[in-house]
Amino acid sequence: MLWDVFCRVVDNFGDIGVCWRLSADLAERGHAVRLWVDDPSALRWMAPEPLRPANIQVLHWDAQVQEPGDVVIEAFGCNPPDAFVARMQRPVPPVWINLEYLSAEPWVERCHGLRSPVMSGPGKGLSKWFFYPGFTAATGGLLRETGLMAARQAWQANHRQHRAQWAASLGIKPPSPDTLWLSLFCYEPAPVGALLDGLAASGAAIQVLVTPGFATDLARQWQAAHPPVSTLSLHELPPISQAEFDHLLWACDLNFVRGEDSAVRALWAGQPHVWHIYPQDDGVHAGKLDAFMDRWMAGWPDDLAHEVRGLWLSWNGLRPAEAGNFAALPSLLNDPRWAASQGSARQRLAEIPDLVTQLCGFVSDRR
Ligand code: TRH
Repeated sequence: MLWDVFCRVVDNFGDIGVCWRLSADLAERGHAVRLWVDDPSALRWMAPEPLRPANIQVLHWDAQVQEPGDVVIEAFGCNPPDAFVARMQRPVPPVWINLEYLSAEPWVERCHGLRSPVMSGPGKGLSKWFFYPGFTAATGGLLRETGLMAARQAWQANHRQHRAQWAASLGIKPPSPDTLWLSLFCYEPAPVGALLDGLAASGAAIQVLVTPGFATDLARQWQAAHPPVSTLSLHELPPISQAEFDHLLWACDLNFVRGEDSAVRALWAGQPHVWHIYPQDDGVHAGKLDAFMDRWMAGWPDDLAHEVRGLWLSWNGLRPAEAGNFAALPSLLNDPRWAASQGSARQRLAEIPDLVTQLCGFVSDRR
């Protein structure tokens, strides 16, 4: 089928990150995709041209309107251009789907799959379907492209060699074998100073792979205010492709991720992780964070869940973040139960049909 995916870049990289991953997954399965985006600039590093599937066309939002395809995906309620919607008015209109943001909250299950009649504007009389990603079988599931888990297992089978090769490809010289590898991808308010103070105080051999933007800015601020610490090394990464970003998450012993797409990739990576949820002024993100922790840490040993929840709350500014919280990280990571619990939680998720498989079924039922 031909899919028209509409993406408006609000801020950060998640909108385009999710829409690209969706488009690439559809294309890998043989569908044709037109990705309409108002600001495609991030794709230059996120999905370098030579790596892009041939059957994805990236079009500027205002490009010449074409005959709508079989399916229209309106990502995150971005309202496709009126001229395009007007063209959807035809005897057999495309299936129009609003792909929503990811949340672990219970209400998602009640809203997933509902139809909404369009009451006004160029789409008047058409139907829009609400498709919610999620963490249960009663939702649309999570993006998980075919072959991901097999590729992850292949890497894991030879973890140390693969991560050394990957790091070398980025010019990172391999640290001593006992070094803990951490990745850092966060928003502005993250307590990176407290984290680095804690890691320095722990005395453990640690290297932190710092992503561009807020993480790099905050790490540089800390470095400017602190003398070098022999056991703690920080490496600034360039922007890397989504495929390489996965390898970052697979290589590290602990991943600090944020938003939506990198958060899901950390779940599939299966390494212990800390999630910086997209902060919202009215504080609703706190409920979203709790809802996810409830699901993800269900069944974990109580003391471990308590420790990791405390870490997540500190990281999200929902609990005071002292260096002490983070000084305990190396010993917490040495507890094999965290990685084991992460693995069983991932297995539960991997049993839910992936988002694109569900989306294709959903569309077929409505065509
Ligand atoms: O960048 P984000 O904070 O995006 C946010 C969230 O999606 C949030 O839910 C949404 O409301 C807001 O955008 C508008 O975090 P996220 O979702 O992880 O998206 C980052 C994308 O960038 C993800 O696809 C991973 C990718 N990435 C790379 O490919 N290479 C990199 O070097 C880095 C740092 C990220």
